[in-house]
Amino acid sequence: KDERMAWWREAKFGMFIHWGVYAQFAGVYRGEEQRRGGAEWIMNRSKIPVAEYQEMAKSFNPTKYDADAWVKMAKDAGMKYLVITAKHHDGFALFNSKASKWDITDATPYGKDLLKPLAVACKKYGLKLGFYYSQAQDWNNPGGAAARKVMSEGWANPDSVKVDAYTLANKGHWDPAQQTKTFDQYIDEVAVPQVKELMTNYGDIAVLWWDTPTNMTDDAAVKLQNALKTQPYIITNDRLKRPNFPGDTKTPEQKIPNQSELDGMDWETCMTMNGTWGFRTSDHKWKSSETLIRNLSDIASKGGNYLLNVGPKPDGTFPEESVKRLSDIGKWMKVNSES
Ligand code: JFZ
Repeated sequence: KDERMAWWREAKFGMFIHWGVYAQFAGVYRGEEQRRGGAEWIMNRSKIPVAEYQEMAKSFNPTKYDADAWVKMAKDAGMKYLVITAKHHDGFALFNSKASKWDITDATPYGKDLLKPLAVACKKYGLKLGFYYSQAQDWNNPGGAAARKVMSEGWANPDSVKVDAYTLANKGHWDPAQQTKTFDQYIDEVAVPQVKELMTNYGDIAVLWWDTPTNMTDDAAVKLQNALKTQPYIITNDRLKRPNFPGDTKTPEQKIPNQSELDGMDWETCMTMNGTWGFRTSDHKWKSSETLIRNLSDIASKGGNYLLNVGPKPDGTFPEESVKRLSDIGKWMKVNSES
């Protein structure tokens, strides 16, 4: 394990990227602001019907996407690795998948795999590439899990009482289309095959970042873990299924542990630059560059890694505020590495 973890322990700093069809909504559904949660949660929070959400993919066309420019920005900021949402809870695959038509190639006018050029750019600039994969929650591929969130908090829909009663009776689902298959079918027909695609089509994969083990069984966790075996050096986090699948790294979220909370386990704080993981037009709660630099040195001094998030816009570019912060951090890193 020490050999496998060596690069990660040196890395200190990485880029998290949350991107998908939710960027197209940007925190607004039918003209109304989403009330709670990150903008990547809009489908669940606002209980958007499957057909209507999938309709939005028809206008997801990131023609300004430039993977080389993204990775160069990460590199210049001093980042050593990158973790991108290959599939978030909305189930949308940013890659060409044979296991589901709910992917970039079949569901959007863009039609090209978004992860391929990213893998090429990471290789070019010497960054490690990792994938976030929402293994349990999937709100579009039938059988996927859905964490139960009440609608009355998410969107002022006049039917919210009725919808909340439905989700309560249906394990968090809000559309009958989500339950035409079982969770086990979803795991066998979508999740496991997609993880295998990710492990075979993009070269060396450094990290698999699991998330929110809603409804996960030990059986499903074993299948998913086995799907990683073609990448013997892969590092996994602690979110596959608790408590029997601890993984390699702990993932304190949006917070930096105190010295007294450290227990010798490898850890990585993931954090947003503003208040959302996915792009949201109305979110202006940007942390200052000074705060981000202070966080990085605090985390590095305690032996952890900082996974700092960018939520790209639907056109494929980074928000200007994120670009500015990455460049400020890069300048500071440069000054402090010249002796
Ligand atoms: C999850 C996702 O639901 C979210 O959209 C984002 O991708 C984030 C990185 O991960 O949210 C979580 C997961 C775990 C905790 C909190 C939010 N947690 O353990 O406190």
